[in-house]
Amino acid sequence: MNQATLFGRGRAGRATVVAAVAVIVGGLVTTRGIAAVTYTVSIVDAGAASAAYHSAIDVHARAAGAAWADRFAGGLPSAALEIEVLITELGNGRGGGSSVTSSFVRNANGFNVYEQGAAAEVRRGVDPNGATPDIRISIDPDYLADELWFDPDPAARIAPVSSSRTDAMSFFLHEFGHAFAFNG
Ligand SMILES: [Ca+2]
Ligand SMILES: [Ca+2]
Repeated sequence: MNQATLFGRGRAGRATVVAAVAVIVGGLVTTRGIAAVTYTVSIVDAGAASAAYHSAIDVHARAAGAAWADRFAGGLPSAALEIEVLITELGNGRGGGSSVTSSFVRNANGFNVYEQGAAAEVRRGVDPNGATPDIRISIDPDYLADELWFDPDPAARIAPVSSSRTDAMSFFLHEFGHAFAFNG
């Protein structure tokens, strides 16, 4: 329910095309960090049109998730976060990320307080929406092919980023930030 947000340089005027068929690949799980957070990455890509990037997307999404898990407090319950990376034409020609749902925290002075669904699962160890993905990151196929630069080792991050491109690891770290904490 949270609105995806923009990242990096963009291109104006792209038409939005709704994908009729989706292919889901991936499903690898990685565990790292102080908090016991595991990630499952599914890539939804109509007709596998961007199949050449699936492996790099999977590696970068899990590396970014692990980097976030390193910043979570110790002693938290186990969380299993399902990440859906959706490759589709976007109106902004770029990408975005968000929690798929929100979770009720408490009522404070007559106002209901909610938190991001992914944050709720990390904090409480309870999945707020069952098997439905917790985090969705959307990427325009042209942004994927023409703008993002994929690091040969996104965990180490020592290779120089192409001066004409946007670092994909930075993109994923940024979008996870929206999913865990920062809307808008
Ligand atoms: Ca989950
Ligand atoms: Ca879920």
